[in-house]
Amino acid sequence: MSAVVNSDLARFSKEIAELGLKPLWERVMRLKAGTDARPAIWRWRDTRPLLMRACELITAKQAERRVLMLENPSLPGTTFITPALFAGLQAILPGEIAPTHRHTPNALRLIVEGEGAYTAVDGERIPMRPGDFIVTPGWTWHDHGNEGSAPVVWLDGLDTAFANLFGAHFREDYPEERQRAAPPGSESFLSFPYERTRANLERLSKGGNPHPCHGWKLRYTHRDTGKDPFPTLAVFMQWLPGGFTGGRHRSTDGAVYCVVEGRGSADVGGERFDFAPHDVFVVPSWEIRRFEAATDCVIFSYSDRAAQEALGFWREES
Ligand code: 1HN
Repeated sequence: MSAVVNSDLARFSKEIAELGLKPLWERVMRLKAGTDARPAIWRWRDTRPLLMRACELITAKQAERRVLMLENPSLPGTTFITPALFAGLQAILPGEIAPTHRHTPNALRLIVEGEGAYTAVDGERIPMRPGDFIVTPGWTWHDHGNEGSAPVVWLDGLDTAFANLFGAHFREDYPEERQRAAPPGSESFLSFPYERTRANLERLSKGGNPHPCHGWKLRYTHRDTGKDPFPTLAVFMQWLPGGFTGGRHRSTDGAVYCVVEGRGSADVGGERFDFAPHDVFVVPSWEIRRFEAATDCVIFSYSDRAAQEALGFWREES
């Protein structure tokens, strides 16, 4: 009896396949939390020399953006560090300009090394200093320049995967290399200088005990609206005191971390990553993560949590 049924079913599946139909009861796709992305780390001791070599091989103008993409080893060919997130390290030499363009994906910068560079966003010129977090909203014109005397490096985080997923990825070049400067206005909503962030972390640390998993952790918000700086990305800075041993935690947002100060280790899905300043590591969705801080650590991160919360998907477990 069951043999007859099964062969009937097999014949049925084959028959409907020609019409672009498939039985749901035969699907083989993933039906649990987590993604194909795997935990990984990119260490500054490796990435910095490679960025400097890229500086010798190609100009910012030729490259348009001199970016080394941090592609997840389990997502080859995608350019992405998680299925939802892009991460890259960008370098610009003194005197160089990365020409003006705009695109629908949102972008963030975390300045990693060097002084004297700026990014201009819709005419607003924003200075870049190490530890600063800068917002480039989707479809705003932006160019970068370095007027200092040393290379400047930053981490680029983008939500290009969302634009691609929705078929809404547009880009345009500005007719000139640089934008006309907007008249200097009031305080920027696009720049979160490190000095202020660090002062906020110190104030937070004096007000109470660190969270058992996250230490003292700030979530960047728009100064007027209180919302995340992007509709897709939530952005954080956390402080782990020297000697901190964090508890196990997981959440459904995939996250990219960049160490600003300090040394320690992150255990991600059973893999231990010793980290030092300017290292970048990825904690994919639903991987269990645990931090240890050898010294006081300040760690930047961004994730797709804003999008997940808006859609009602986000969950965590401690
Ligand atoms: C982009 O426009 C920048 O403006 C950096 O600096 C990285 C990665 C993918 C797509 C556009 C930039 C990017 C990017």
